[in-house]
Amino acid sequence: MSDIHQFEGQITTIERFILDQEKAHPEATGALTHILYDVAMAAKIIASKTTRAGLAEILGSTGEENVQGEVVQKLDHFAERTIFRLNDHTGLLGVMASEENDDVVPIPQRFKPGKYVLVYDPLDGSSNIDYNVSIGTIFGIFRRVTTEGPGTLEDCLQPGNKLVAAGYVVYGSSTMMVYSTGEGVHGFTLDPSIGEFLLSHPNIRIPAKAKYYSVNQGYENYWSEGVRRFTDWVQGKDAGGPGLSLRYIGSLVADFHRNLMAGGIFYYPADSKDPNKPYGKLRLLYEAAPLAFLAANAGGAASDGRTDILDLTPGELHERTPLFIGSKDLVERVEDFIVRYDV
Ligand code: P6P
Repeated sequence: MSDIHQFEGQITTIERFILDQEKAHPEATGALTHILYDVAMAAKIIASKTTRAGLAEILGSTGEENVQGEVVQKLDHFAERTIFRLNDHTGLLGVMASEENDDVVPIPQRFKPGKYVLVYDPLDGSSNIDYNVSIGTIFGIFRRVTTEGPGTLEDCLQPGNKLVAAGYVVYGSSTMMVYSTGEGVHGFTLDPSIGEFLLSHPNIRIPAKAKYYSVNQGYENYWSEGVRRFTDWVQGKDAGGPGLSLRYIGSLVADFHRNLMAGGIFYYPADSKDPNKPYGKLRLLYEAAPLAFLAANAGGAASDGRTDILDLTPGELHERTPLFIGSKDLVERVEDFIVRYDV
């Protein structure tokens, strides 16, 4: 009689996986483990709303505008409050920074500040909510640089190469949380019937052979010469180019996730069309840097066109950056085009 369990895979919850990773570090206090637990919990709560956004009262906007000048969707606000309320009282964070808040998000004085910093975009791509397109949460975790009292802006304005952990949640056909603490990139799929993220994609590596390129070609006329020539090359117009397929959702987390899993490059270059986007649309601290940390840990790369994203120190919380991220050979190739053709 064969063992009926012999063909069943192991069941590993994200909590068990995080704890097992902590055990490999005897010096660990468990603080980072608990922050990751809290982010996973926030993801479960946000996911419970995103699956019903089309039905519930949560659909639509609050009518307010955020620091980006973007109309705040109710789900944005819900996501922002959920992440804050799970993390403000734990004594693990000294300060937070969010895409939805002009300044740093202080830890309320009644709670003891901790030694870590959480930066996050609570719900990226939220303009897609009303069209049932995948959206996402992006987060990064730093150690504080200040040693006492409340955390400060200085604690937030750190380069991606100082991240101790980063990840994203993609709310799509299923909800996945993908994170890294610098020891591989691991994906967990939410089983809503039990409310658990289960290990589904251990040790994600960007495939050596790329399949896609992802860019909004509607802005092509406003790109630099180097970016335009790279795009011609990558789509095969130029001899020797790979002739990749174009896939573009217009939701950073979903576009990044596809290139991480299938191989390819996502890019949002600077464009001359919008005076607000001389350095591109995406933000360095809580979008580009956390995704660059993941790309690097999955064998990929991320650049602003000339410099590794991980080496860029933000001058202010909502600083924007051009972003080229995904398969390392493609990122290096676009840098070559930019160096060669852009002054
Ligand atoms: P565009 C969504 O609003 C977002 O911030 C990212 O998620 C996405 O990658 C980008 O903007 C899409 O911008 O200009 O192509 O619509």
